[in-house]
Amino acid sequence: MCVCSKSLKNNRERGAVLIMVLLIVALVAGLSIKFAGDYQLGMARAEARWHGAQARAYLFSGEGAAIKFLATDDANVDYREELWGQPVPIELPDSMGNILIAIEDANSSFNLNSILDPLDPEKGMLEPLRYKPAQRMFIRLLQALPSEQDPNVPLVKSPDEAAAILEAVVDWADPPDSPSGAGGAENDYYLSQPDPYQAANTPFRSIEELQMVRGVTPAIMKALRPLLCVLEPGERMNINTIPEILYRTINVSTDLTPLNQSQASALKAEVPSSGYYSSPSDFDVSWNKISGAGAADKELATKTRYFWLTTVVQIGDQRRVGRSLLQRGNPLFKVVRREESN
Ligand SMILES: [Ca+2]
Repeated sequence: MCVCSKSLKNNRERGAVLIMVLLIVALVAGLSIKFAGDYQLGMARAEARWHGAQARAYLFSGEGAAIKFLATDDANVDYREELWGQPVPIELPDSMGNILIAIEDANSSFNLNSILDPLDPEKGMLEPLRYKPAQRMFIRLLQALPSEQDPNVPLVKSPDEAAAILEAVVDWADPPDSPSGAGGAENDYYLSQPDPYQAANTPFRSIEELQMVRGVTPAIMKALRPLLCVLEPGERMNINTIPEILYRTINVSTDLTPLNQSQASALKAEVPSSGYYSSPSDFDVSWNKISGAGAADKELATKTRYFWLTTVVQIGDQRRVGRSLLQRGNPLFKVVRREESN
């Protein structure tokens, strides 16, 4: 073999080795980039989990702080200007994040479970005594709901339209197959719908159930939702914390129509100079001054048994919102319902 061909072969071998080396370097570089990406993703996930776990821990500690704080509240009367009515922002150490704790009166809305008593079958539809006081108040509330397009136009235009919805609500929760009257609706109505379903036949567990009830349109549901709560049947709304529209549910027992807007405003303006009513009988004085028309349906309270606590926790880019329903105890409150969202 000549020297020239041996040298050519050596060069070829070196070239092949170089290509192999370059391929290996490229492969290692590619794998490194992939592993680095996976590592960063893993770290980000671990960090998110850690922040999420921290945020949840802070939600629970917010509950504990609110329970201790509410234990100092005067249980004899409740109104917004008390300390619980002020939201509390808390900065976490080392700029880690913040917590906001806000407490609302759960009894500042109308209790859907307060209107489920049987109707008096001896009385005809639209006879006021067919209904219990809270049921008459609900009939008035429906007629007080404003249309979204024109606030001067009511969504439910007459007592009979409102009474029909009330009767369907009673049927939704009462024992099966005993329709209340013309407006009532039991399973035969719901099972004949294009998408059939059955009535609950038990007290409401959620406000959202109401949209399944005959006569409750999406517009009525939207207007009612912020004015309702679902508590035990005996829970009344607190006159010190309700919005003005709920004043319109009050009227003399023989009248199924709501107070008009100006009557409601005048009644609300009669609040004592202290800014709140100490007892329901104090409210009677204001009512008599405005109406002079005799006994009214006033299923009202001046103290509150249930509060909603909202805790918002922000840590890094993790945000958690928790809602807890707190029931007044003596003196410590207890959590009876929890909802969480991001
Ligand atoms: Ca209080």
